[in-house]
Amino acid sequence: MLHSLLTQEHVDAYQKDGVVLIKGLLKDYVEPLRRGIETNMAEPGTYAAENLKAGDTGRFFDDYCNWNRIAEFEDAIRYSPMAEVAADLMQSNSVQVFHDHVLVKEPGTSKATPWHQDEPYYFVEGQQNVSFWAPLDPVKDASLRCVAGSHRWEKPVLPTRWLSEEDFYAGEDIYMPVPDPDAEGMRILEWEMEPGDAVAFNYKTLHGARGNQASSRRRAFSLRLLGDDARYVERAGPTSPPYPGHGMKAGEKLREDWFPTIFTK
Ligand SMILES: O=C(O)CCC(=O)C(=O)O
Repeated sequence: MLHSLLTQEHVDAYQKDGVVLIKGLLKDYVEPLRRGIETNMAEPGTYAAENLKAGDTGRFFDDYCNWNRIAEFEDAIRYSPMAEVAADLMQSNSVQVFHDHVLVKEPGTSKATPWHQDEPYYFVEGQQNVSFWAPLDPVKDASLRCVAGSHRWEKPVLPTRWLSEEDFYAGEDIYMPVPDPDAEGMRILEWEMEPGDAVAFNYKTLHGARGNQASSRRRAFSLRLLGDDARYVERAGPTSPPYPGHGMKAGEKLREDWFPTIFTK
């Protein structure tokens, strides 16, 4: 039996396109998550970043790996339907936490989120994974944009640094250059969303977002989850998130004390 928020169409679309909209996934967690984001912005963590260059307007803040210290994030991770819905979408018996991510674009933010896949930045690989991207404000133009089917591309897309636009792993040729999905006529899926709706997308799905030209904030909470087949993998350089001192070796499941299993079928 699928979770009541899902139909078989959601699961099929997730498997086929690598992205699907789940209405109301976090509808009961909007206010708490907004409070969590305020705490996060007032007390940024080690990885917090301001993503604007000189001449850009607005503010684009992001931070990750804070769920251990921000109770509202941990509550949503442990008690919202995300874990159970993730198991269904990934077709996995278990669901492990990888990390949380907060992305805030204040009104009038010119900077777009560059097109990228998440997996090339990560030290984990597998087919069974899902990220939920949930806006905590209504979004239209500043919504997440995902290229349908890109999770099945053979070559990964070159990871770059968002601010400097430099290659993340300089000199590596296993990657394809970052495409321009609008110019290349790719099928881009994006939705107008209400607070608490969520886009579910695969770590390999190419995605990005426009700046926020609206007069309202665009706060988003995102959660990265892993399924049965997720394994630690070595990369050619530093990963994002880095998790210094993790001590894991290639082929291992991620350590449970840092990446707990939050749901089992
Ligand atoms: O919120 C955004 O602008 C982009 C989100 C994103 O890239 C992600 O959640 O991986």
